[in-house]
Amino acid sequence: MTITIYGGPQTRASMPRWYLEEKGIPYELVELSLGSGQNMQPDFLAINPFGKLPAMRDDSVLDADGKPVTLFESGAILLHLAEHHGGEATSAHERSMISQWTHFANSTLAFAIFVPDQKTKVLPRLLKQLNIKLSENFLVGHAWGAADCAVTAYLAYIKLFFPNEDLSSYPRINSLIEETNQRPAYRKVMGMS
Ligand SMILES: N[C@@H](CCC(=O)N[C@@H](CS)C(=O)NCC(=O)O)C(=O)O
Repeated sequence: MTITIYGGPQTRASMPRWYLEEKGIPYELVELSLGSGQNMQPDFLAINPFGKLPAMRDDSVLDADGKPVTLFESGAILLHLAEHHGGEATSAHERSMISQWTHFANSTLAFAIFVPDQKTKVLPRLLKQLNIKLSENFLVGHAWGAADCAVTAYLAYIKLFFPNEDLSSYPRINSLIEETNQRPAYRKVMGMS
């Protein structure tokens, strides 16, 4: 079984890589340089025609022609890993909840962080509720999983991209970011020494 992640430094490949590292799932990393346009070469465009990182190839899941599945979009890759390798999504309800939180992270939370207008108007509302929700432990089930990975990775982006952002009104989010920054798996994929 070989999972190959196509990524590069400072790309959202860190998200599925963090999941794989935390779960101890072996994978191969193919690093592509955005700067030199390796993401726009035919070999990679055959995997993601949009030329975006991350992408994944998993030869343990085959398509109708017997070829290994290839996927793009960090959220779709996370959902695939949770379903096929992470031992998650053990019930229909859990599967739906993991999907909900992964989509929330990659769309609603991501927009609220990175679109300036949304950052002022929407982000505080999301952080207020997340601060409560994240005090309960894991987002889905009884173990850290794809939902936690996606939501936490975006919350950590806040301090990464906006170091002066004051999160003192959200103590659980603040402590979660600090704990995450200390995790060896996270430090490895983020290239933190
Ligand atoms: N929504 C996508 C975003 C993918 C994306 O924008 N990736 C960036 C790196 S983080 C990229 O490949 N940029 C290169 C380009 O657009 O040419 C995901 O989560 O996978």
